[in-house]
Amino acid sequence: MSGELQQLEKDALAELAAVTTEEQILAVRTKYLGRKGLLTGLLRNIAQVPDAEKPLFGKRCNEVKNSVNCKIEDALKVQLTRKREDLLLKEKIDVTLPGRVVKCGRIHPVIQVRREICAIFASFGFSIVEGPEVELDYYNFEALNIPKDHPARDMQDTFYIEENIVLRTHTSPVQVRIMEKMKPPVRILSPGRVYRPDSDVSHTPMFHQIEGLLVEKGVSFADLKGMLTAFLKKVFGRETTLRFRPSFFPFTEPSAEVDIRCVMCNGRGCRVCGQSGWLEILGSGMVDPAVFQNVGYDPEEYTGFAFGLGLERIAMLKYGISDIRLFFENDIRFLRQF
Ligand code: 2NL
Repeated sequence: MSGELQQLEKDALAELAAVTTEEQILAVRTKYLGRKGLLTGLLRNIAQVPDAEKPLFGKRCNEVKNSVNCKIEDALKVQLTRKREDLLLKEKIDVTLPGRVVKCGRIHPVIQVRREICAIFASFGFSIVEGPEVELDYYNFEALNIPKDHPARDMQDTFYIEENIVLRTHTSPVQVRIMEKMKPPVRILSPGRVYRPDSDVSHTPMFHQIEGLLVEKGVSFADLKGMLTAFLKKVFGRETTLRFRPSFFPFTEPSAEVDIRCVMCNGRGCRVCGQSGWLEILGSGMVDPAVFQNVGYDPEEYTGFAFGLGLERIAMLKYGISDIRLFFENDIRFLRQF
């Protein structure tokens, strides 16, 4: 019996030394130490051992069991360590490699200019308002004192949806809608997309406009000049020279266009300013009493001024861009520069 025990221990250790995987190690354990294993089998035959040898045999059995068990635990530990090392090797990350560059969008130059102008007028106490791009003829033309036979109402100059519905040609209708709903004082700025059937280096069928409107008691042309001067010096710089030039719009009287000294040639005359030395920046004027009457304001009680400007034009002058269509090609190489 004790010879068999010795042989069993030798066999078990030899088998253990030959296996590598966790599964194989566990199989060895089952084979020798399991409930139906070889060592258990030997123990069951203890009856055949002479009484005098029984305690020693029992002790030897336990020793073999412990020794085999220890070797199995060791083998499992080695196996676990190897598995972890394999995993670490497989998941190795070189933290010194350069990272992947995350592509990041930019704010479109036209929208940058829009935000800048909105922020300036917000600081002057204006609220930013928006309205529909598909507009009734009444709000786009009639309420603004633009008569039925005015050339702006031509099929050539306006996109018609139906006889009385147009794509707005300016953002003034937004301001007319506000005046219908609110009593003065009013200080509003209406940025947005507008539409006119035009297309060349300086015109696109859709472009962006900002209009401003201020209505209060006792507002004068001097207030218009003061506020627009402050605004333009903030956009184009303290040293900007401007001039107010008489003009005409159906919805303002008197009307003035505002020019700045050409930013390209500083007034010497160049291609950008058409040799005049001046750049037209915005249109403005005192709100025509007829417009006030249309929205239910008493022109004897209130006066106001309004102005409008094209955002693409401002962005072109600010950034020295010569073709307006570049804004709408969405070429990332162009857009990345601003
Ligand atoms: C231009 C000229 C202008 C206005 C827009 C306006 C709006 C109301 C009443 C009166 Cl509700 N006027 N807007 C006034 C003068 C000029 O725009 O050249 N825009 C690009």
